[in-house]
Amino acid sequence: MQNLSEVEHIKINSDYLRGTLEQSLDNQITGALYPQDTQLIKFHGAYQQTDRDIDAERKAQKLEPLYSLMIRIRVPGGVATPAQWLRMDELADKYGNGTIKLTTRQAFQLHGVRKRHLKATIRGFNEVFLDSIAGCGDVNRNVMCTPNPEQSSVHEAVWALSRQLSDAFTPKTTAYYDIWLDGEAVDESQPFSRHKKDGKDEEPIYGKTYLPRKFKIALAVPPYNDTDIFANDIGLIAIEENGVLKGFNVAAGGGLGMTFGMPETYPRLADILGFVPTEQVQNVCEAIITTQRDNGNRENRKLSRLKYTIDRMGLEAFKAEVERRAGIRFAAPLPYQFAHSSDQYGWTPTADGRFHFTLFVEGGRIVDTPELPLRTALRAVASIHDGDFRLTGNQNLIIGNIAASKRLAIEALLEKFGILEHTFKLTGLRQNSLACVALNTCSQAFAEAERYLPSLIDKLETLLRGYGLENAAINIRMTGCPNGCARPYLGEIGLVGKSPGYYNLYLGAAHNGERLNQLYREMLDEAAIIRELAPIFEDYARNRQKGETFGDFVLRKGILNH
Ligand code: SRM
Ligand code: SF4
Repeated sequence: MQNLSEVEHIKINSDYLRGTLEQSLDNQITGALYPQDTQLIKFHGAYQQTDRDIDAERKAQKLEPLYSLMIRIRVPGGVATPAQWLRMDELADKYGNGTIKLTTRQAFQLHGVRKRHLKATIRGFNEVFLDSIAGCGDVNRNVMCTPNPEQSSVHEAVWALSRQLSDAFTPKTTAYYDIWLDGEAVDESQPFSRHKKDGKDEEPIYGKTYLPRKFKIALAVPPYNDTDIFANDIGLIAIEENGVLKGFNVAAGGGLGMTFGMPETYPRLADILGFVPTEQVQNVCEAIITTQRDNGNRENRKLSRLKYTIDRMGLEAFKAEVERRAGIRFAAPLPYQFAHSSDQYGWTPTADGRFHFTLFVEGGRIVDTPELPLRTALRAVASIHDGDFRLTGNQNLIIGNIAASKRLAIEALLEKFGILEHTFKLTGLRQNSLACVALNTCSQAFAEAERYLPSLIDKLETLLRGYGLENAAINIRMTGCPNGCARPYLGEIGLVGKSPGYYNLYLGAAHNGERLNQLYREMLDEAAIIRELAPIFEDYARNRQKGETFGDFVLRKGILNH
């Protein structure tokens, strides 16, 4: 019998995720929620945070921290409409901190929402058919799908499957309706459909205690691994034959989080279990989810992800259990090849005469700066665009399905606001950079990431230009702590915050997301990072083989052993 963690008790006693959330919202004495509700609110897509830049100052003034909420709004498969974009833009000003954050899992985040505005914010995006249920919490999160610009029937089918999986594994509790929408959804198409049996809530897949921990699914269409499928609890690799989708290689057990000083925690890539035809995928995913539901560690949340369940059960025993539950046998995996995990910038024509434009969004933050009025530009685009907006797993944005008749007008807007120049003048390093949010909102951050990486890249670019490497596509990923939100262990250069201004440096990941990097040096400040990387860049410039990626070069040269 497991000695259940505190969060398990909160879930059991929550009446399907209600807890005392309504009382917490009504309590006007504090900007905070009751402690148990700070756990439950995650299942509704929000995190209670403080402004860490001013925590000390407020404490000195004997004030409570400046509490606010971050809300994560799901965009299954990453595709949003112009109306949804405009609504996020409006809510960011009205209730948020004036920015929209595009996450590494193709979702929107609003930061800085006060408790008293939370309901109005959720109602605001609900009106345009967006929701935040299962944005966070011990359930399946936003399902990722390659937003690849090359329009084809295979991509369409894979995207449709990502929506299907998202709907199937969205919690069925009616708590979200009751608390935020006063019991009403805009219409029946909303995924969190009413699911009451004899007037009572039920969760057919999750049960009362949901999953032991967060759960993530991503789909990719080779040769693009832009959703980093091996970092997910379930990764689905589309296999096509002669332009027709045949099915998927199913991988399980990926996850990147670890804790410093706890060697029993580690980043792990998913293992491929085998191939299944498309019509079996949902069934197999459900079997994996319920195997984790019934076997995952509910005592120690540091050890409860699926990756640890698989390592404890043994891969073969886990696979046999999934086959038994799903009533199938995996076939041997079919051949596939991933080229890279990055985005392709600029214009791409579609087979049906439309266009996509992929632009770089530094740190995924949609904000106006004096140099680049990105938010204003995208608002202007959204107001004339009748295609879609695709969020990528690399925190970037595709203005998708631009009608041929609209291309000139949209191009003129991108030109006017400097977006074209910005996209095309970037170095390969910056184009392949990812940084997590970190300070000032993330409670876990030991060091800066999103606010610091751009200036570090400025300095690294000077070095790279000196070696003629300005166009080299090198992945660099930075996080403010070892949790791994910008997937730093899959960066050819990974920087993981250890304390303010100091980072561990990891090197040697595969450019296509199929191999983790390794720890190279610890506790480096900026000068030391530059000092360590300079000779490796120089060596790479002089001695790389044709087409050799930076991660492969580092391994071939044995640099990790120095
Ligand atoms: Fe994450 C926790 C932000 C993708 C692993 N993550 C957090 C929290 C909620 C901090 C907290 O627990 O209080 C961060 C909120 C910061 C803020 O102010 O917004 C946070 N994670 C993010 C985002 C916004 C980073 C970004 O800059 O884009 C990403 C949101 C994705 C989404 O839309 O759902 C984000 N997080 C990831 C990823 C990448 C991925 O999924 O592809 C990972 C690594 C993969 C994985 O899950 O293993 C990731 N986040 C974590 C972990 C470590 C989990 C673990 O197994 O150890 C935590 C901490 C936790 O769960 O206890 C965490
Ligand atoms: Fe916060 Fe750490 Fe995730 Fe960065 S990696 S957003 S610092 S939890």
